[in-house]
Amino acid sequence: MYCDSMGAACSNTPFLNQGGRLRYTRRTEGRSSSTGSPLGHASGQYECDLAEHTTVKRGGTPTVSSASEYVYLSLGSNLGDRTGNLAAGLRALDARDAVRVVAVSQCYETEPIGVIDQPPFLNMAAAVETALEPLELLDVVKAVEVEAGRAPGVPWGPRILDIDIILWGDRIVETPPLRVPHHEFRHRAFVLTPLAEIAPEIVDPVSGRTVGELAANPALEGWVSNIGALAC
Ligand code: PH2
Ligand code: MG
Ligand code: MG
Repeated sequence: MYCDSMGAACSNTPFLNQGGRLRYTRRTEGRSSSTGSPLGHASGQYECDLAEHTTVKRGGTPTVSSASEYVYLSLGSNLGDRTGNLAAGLRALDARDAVRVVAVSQCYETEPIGVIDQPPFLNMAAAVETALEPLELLDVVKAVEVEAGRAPGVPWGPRILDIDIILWGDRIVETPPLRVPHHEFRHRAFVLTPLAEIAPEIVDPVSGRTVGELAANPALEGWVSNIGALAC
């Protein structure tokens, strides 16, 4: 089992970073596919040390004050070292002075939606606090995608790292190039399943439904397979 091989760093609960700073340790031991892990492909990839997240304090960073203003992000990768790409994205976001990652979901392997002839994705959700305005945060996530190695590609096609802004408190943003809530998230299992772990009660200001309700829709598109709270 995957969790057995992860030892103390493995958890079935989403990580809540309460005032902590994201830290990563680099695994030296690879996981082989014979363990049954869908991630048994690489050695030396970054792993979250979940225990450290809750104990390492970070002070003085300006952030928004209210949980209702948390920004919820969807992260995905289906090229290269997928877990490493997600980890690098979270680390780069949290490293920005005006952004703090406060929660991350477990990781899911997911069926490609849109362009189906491409490798399966790893997806996860994160909540961040930020002092930035929406278009400023969009600039940051685009820069983080490029830092992780993302190159221009076809819409809905393979990518090293994709970070989408899904919900931002009860704000509605219709400012090209940004739409919040994300215009397609209500039908996507790869967004809603991880998001429902960390924010089931958050209300989509457009439909008036909670994330938990949206995630429970049996007609959601695409399979999702939980692979645990790991290299996130
Ligand atoms: N992202 C897309 C298109 N299709 N499918 C899955 N499973 N996961 C994604 O993150 C994803 C997708 C466009 O950004
Ligand atoms: Mg996307
Ligand atoms: Mg995107």
